Amino acid sequence: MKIHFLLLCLLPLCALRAQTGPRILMNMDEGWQFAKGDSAGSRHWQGIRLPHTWNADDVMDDVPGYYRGAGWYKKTFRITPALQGKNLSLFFEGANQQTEVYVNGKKAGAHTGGYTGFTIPITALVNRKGDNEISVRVDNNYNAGIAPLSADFSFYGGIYRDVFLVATSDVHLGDPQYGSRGVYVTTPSVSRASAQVNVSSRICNDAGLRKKIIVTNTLYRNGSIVSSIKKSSIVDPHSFAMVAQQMPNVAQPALWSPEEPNLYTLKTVVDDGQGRRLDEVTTPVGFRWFRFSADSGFFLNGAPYKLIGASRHQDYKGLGNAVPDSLAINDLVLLKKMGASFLRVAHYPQDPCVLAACDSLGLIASVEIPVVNEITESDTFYRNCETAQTEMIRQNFNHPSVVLWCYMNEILLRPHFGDNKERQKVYFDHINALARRLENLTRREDPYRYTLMADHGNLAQYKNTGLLEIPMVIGWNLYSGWYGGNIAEFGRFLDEFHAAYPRTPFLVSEYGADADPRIRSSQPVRFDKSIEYTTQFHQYYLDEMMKRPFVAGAVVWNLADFNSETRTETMPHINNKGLLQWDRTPKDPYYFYCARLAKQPFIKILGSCQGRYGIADSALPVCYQPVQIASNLDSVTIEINGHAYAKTAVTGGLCTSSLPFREGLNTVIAEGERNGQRVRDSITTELHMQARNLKDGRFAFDEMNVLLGAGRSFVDERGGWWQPDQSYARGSWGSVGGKMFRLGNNRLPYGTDKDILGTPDDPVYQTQQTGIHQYRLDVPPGRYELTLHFAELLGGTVQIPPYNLADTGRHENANRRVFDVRVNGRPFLDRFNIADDYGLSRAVVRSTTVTVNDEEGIFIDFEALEGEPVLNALQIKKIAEDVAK
Ligand code: GCB
Ligand code: CA
Repeated sequence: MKIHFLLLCLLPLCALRAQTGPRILMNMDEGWQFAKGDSAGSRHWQGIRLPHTWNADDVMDDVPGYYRGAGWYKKTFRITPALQGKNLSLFFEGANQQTEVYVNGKKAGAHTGGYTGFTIPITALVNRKGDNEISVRVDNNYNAGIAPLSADFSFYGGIYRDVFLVATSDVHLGDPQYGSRGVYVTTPSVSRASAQVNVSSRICNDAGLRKKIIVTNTLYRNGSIVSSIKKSSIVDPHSFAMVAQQMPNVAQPALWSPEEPNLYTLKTVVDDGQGRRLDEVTTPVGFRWFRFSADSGFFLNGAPYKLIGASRHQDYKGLGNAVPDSLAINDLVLLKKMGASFLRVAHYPQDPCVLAACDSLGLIASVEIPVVNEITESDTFYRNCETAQTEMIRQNFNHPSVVLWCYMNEILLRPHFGDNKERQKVYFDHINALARRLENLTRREDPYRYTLMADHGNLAQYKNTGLLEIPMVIGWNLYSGWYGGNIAEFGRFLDEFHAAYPRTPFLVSEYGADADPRIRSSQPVRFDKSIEYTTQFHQYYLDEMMKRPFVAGAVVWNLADFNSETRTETMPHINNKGLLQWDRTPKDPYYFYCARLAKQPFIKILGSCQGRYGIADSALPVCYQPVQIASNLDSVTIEINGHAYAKTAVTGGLCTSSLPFREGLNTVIAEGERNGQRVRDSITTELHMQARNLKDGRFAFDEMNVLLGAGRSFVDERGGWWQPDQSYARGSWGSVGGKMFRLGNNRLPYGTDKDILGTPDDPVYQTQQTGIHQYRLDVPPGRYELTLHFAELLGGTVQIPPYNLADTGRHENANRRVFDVRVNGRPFLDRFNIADDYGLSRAVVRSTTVTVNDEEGIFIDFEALEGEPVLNALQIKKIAEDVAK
């Protein structure tokens, strides 16, 4: 309730519709034409509105890569009477990644870098009467001079944030070179008793005459004046002046914190000394003090404060990075509702509305430029990094939410010159030198915040390159128990680093595991992509960090699933480490955090988004299934279909109970209380029951979907449920002979993570029984539709996932296999050769009908002619009861 109210208050602030007064801001999102490509002759213009990207679809298709090139935008506009005589500029909140702006055919300006805002002055180029045409060329080509060079996210091209026309007098506030409004507020000393406020205003004079001006800064709290100060100054023609003012101290300031995000408003007014108002800008001000300690973590307003939260990427299902402000703000509302106090704005500065929402919702933040994985050893690259860092700092300087400026992420992940150690040393020295340049720049620009570098878990490498000595705070991105290694290595790493660097504050800037919302497992294992593994992973990691006061913060990677075009795995092109799905539907781990972080009693039955499927107990017409509950109570009472069970103790935010489900609808209720306050959650879920003996008369057999070579279950596009295979036993079903397909490495427990072409249901094809002899289903008499699913999982060039360090690309030999398949003795597939007939990693579906009129059920024989026969998945569906003889 409270949060929604806040959201309503926030929106008008961010939308920044046309304003009146000395400064006019006009939203320019409507009425654009867009054309992909560069050649003027063949352009196909289409009407669009901003925000816009040209990659929303092609990052998801089966074709590797996405369009990285030029796109053109154009729009006409007129100078309205209100804009006459004004100084005009365009403000782009962001366009990826190189932009050139033309007005009436003449170049007005350009910008490099896809994640910061920029100002393009256009006064000299506009016609005061008649139409003006703005045309914008945006280019998202790979460019060795611009970060990021590589990263685990997609570099969507386009004008993907809002654009404004800004009209001011020729004397105005601003820092146009860095896209900032030119007002910089610092609060060098804050306590409960008093707060110091310094304001430094940059006044531009675009006129040909020297101007005398007066700058008045007034601080407001809830509409009333707290203090005010004036200062006069002179600004030379075509120049600027910095006006520094120390405001009277604020007594007993209402402090800013995530729990109470109290904000003040500063109004900066520039006038000409004769009562003519030239410009006016308002800035949010929040009073807080903070520090990072190597022993005791982060402190806010004098008290220890563990930073707990998540990182956020800016893309959204179906929209790419062209996301309206309302959706971006909703992400932070969801993070806040989860009980988080921290947002890592990763891996690049995001829409201005994001940090504005952190200020007003109460989220502490870090923000960074996209220097990820590697650098280019060139002055152009270094300069572009410095410009981006300066833009980021100056554009976001006044947000009380920001406590950390960060400038590199996992910069040693892709070390160049692996085969020449001497040359590599030079490369590392260049990284070190760039880090120092960015560190010094940041401390110069903002002496009141901390600096951060986020490193991957290779301590020795960062130590040897001297990078651990540079930033004020180290961030560790740690994934033991996910990409490799053992989950217990996580706690050991925290202790080892603290012991080795007892004076360096640090936080865990990333940790997480993929959870494909379609995948469940009752025996979760690392990298099976099941929700269950990931929920348990988060519980372990969070506990380890909570136990150690020297860990300043725990930052989940990531708040929501996001696009990374080069990724394959169970959901190709998506990184599934989100606590929320790509469309922001919560997954179980999200509720786990709600339970752990909520101050009020909390209870939630997990897994409720899935329909259930079960195999009946041999004796009873029920099937026992684990039900997991997230709660912060000591114990909960669980009831199913009216039968209550004994209280279950909750440990570390979770408990699991095995409950007897019956065929059809089941109602599960979980409840409990704390200090007289009762909370309750209930779900109604439909269970489809199947007897282990297919002729068991208690349940009519109608259909079944089976994944071979898998230890997980899966829900497909149409909501169909697929269960893991079993070995055949008389009366039942299952495979005979063969073994689970496994790759030679230890990363995957089974199956492959190649992108399977021609299907949205990749997990149906990514696992396989190799060397299968027979499949049997002891179904009762009837007519059935039988569908076999195949894919050749070996062979071709193996795409290297962005995170896979061990492997640098290789050719894999195809396994030549040719086999016959017979169904109940009748030929079905003859000299079947998946690779030759259909290609590699492609979904192949073959169906037939089978009539069963005896006790033999269905038996499918696989006969090898060359290599080993395989089967990836099987579906059986009854289509008629009686069997015509
Ligand atoms: C990391 C990177 C991040 C990736 C993440 C992952 O360490 O910083 O960009 O997305 O790991 O999921 O592998
Ligand atoms: Ca915006």
